[in-house]
Amino acid sequence: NERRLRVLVDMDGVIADFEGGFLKKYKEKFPNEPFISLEDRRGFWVSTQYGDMRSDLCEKAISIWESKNFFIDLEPLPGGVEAVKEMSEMENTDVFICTSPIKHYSYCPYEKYAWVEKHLGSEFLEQIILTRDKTIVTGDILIDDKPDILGVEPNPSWEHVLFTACHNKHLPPNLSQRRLQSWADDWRGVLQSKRQ
Ligand code: BVP
Repeated sequence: NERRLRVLVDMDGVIADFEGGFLKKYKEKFPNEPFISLEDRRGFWVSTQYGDMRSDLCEKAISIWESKNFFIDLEPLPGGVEAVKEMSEMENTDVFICTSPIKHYSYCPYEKYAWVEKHLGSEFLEQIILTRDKTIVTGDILIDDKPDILGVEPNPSWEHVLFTACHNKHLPPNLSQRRLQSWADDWRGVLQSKRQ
């Protein structure tokens, strides 16, 4: 079997704990402002939900992930680093980390590379794809916690497997979208199902 499987793995919310890292630093910087617990998170955009609570909290939220050391300090999500390493060692399998940097580029792109080197190892620096449009990247599977992944390509090659996160776990069941509840879920079976 010559066919190799190409797996695209998102970073924030899938292998790096963006939501937990955000809430911790937001509370430290704004101890007297209201916050949204992870249980109460709804919708992909943190800034939108904070802005809906009180309009000035949108920019306060944004200031957190625009700060130096936000992205490098994110903790790995349980099992994510181990899963990415294991799938990269599977036969006929290519794994890429496919992540969208924020447009405030002072720290985020650099720190994403540093995070991958720190947690996955320098060999994974070869596997990083930084793009604001994942639809133009070809692959068999994209494991991502964002429910709607849109861009210029109307028919992306990958199947989007939705990775469960605090902000998407209450969404109504979508029969056309498979989910991984966590890295303890059957990701090996998902990969196997895409092999010829
Ligand atoms: O770099 C991350 C954080 C940022 O968007 C990117 C999402 O990348 P993917 O997970 O899709 O690869 N981000 C930005 C905002 C608000 C900006 Br204004 C947000 O609320 N949540 C969020 O993740």
